[in-house]
Amino acid sequence: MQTKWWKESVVYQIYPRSFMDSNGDGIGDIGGIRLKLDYLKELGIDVIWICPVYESPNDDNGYDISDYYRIMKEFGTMEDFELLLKEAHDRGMRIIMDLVINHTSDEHPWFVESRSSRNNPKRDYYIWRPPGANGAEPNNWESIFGGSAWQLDEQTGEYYLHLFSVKQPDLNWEYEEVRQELYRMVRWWLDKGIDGFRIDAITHIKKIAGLPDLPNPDSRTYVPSWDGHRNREGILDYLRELKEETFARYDIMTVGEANGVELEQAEQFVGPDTGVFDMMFQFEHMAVDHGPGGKWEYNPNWKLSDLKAILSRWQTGLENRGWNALYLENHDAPRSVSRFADDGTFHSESAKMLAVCYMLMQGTPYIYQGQEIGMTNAPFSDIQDYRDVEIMNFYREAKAAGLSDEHILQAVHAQGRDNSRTPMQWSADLHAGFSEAEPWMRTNPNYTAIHVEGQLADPESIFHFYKKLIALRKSIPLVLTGSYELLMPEDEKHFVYVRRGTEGVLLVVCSFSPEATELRLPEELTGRESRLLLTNYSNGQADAEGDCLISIPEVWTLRPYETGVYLFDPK
Ligand code: TEU
Ligand code: CA
Repeated sequence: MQTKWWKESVVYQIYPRSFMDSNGDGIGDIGGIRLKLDYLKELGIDVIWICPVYESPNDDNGYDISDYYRIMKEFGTMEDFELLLKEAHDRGMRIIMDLVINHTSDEHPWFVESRSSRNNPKRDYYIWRPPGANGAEPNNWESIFGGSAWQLDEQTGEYYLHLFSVKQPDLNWEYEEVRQELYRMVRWWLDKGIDGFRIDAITHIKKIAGLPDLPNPDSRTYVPSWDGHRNREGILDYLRELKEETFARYDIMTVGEANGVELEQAEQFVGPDTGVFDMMFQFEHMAVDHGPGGKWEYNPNWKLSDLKAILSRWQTGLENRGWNALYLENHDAPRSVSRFADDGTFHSESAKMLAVCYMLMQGTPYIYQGQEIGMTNAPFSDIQDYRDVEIMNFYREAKAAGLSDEHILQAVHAQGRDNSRTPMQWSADLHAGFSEAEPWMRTNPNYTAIHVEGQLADPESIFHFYKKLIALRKSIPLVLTGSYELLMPEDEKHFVYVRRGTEGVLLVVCSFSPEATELRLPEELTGRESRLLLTNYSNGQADAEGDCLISIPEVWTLRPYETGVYLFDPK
């Protein structure tokens, strides 16, 4: 059987607002993406995932959609989008869009109608409930962005449910008409010729029956509401219907944002025939450095063995049962080099090491804009420089709870979503070459040192390393098909795994240590000749072009953040 195209693809994620501004208003746009298609092609990208570009008042930068059939004015026109699609296709690249169907904007005409009266025909498009005792919220659920998940609407005296911001009312999936409207819209985009979707917050569409209060042992005002709406029983009925009515009719790829889905449910979610999506983004490794209280409680002492255990469990767990979506970054997460490695002394070495570490696993790799040049977390010391609605809500609540600015900023520096949303660093020119005008959000001041122009000119750059790595992925069938085995799971300094198959054994060595370390590999691999295919250190005899024969020593000294990819012929 022929391999599905999306298994052999490398995906690049674009957050349009911060990618490239083509008309000098400080806001990234579709014209900007068009300008950079050749750049993406050169990197070796096959599929571009574009975060929402639909009409939106931008309370959550496009994740609050007010018209699914229009392009956001700041981003351009439908004509611009169609040109982009054509120009990408002309270059042999595909485009997938973000599909946000758990909620709309409160400015969507459906919601405007829905809120207008209790008996409006669109009332049941959303989730309305009368106030509880003393006018309180209908239940104790907390919004994912903080505060109550309910908002009182004066006009009709009822509350509506919003799992995200107040301006993102949840759609009522129980209501057949809503589902049909959404499916119609999905088919409309697919008929336009786009190549698939990343499906936003999709595991939240099913809420538990009766919307009851959740247990509140700590007597909190509002309780984290995951148990009320994350991957709840019955959700698969909706997802199967969604697939049948839309995706299944086209040759596309789909990747669901699958917070809360366990490996045990792999068949139902991403099984080759039974699955509702081709791939899903699992969330477990994104919480590896969260404290017990969640993301704002950063744990600087997170353990490499935990990261290894999570990723490896998904590797072996999905083998022959599904397909992994491999990622270290996205627009909701901090920058990986700042988070998991070293954005200082060993910036270049460690960014390259991270790339090798996740991109040679089995699955389809996703690269988030700027990751390929090692962009780092934002160091802003003034809360005014942040834009994210989640950060703003957190700031307000934390202040009200008496926390100091210093304390709050520390959490934001470690985990805030704006870390990954600063303008793309194209050059050392004013505003990082992103725009001629003041950007909508401050650039990271390190743009003078970390930028695309410089890295394109430097063959040793992180960019060129990514490019080689992508080419290597495509030239070694083992990366696609080999079985996965983690070596030395308890080792807190090294992430080492092998991919085995009839073509031999691929050994992937990654040091997460800022110091030189000693590595002792299992006997099976030592003293045997292998070909070094890629490394982040040039050492005279070996270079990144490969074809250098190496015999792995019994006691192997690795340099800080050293990585290497070695191929053993079949015995
Ligand atoms: O995120 C959905 C989500 O479930 C959250 O876990 C997400 O991690 C959030 O950022 C909490 O910090 C998606 C989008 O990726 C996100 O950008 C949107 O804000 C959200 O949906 C609402 O559409
Ligand atoms: Ca613009």
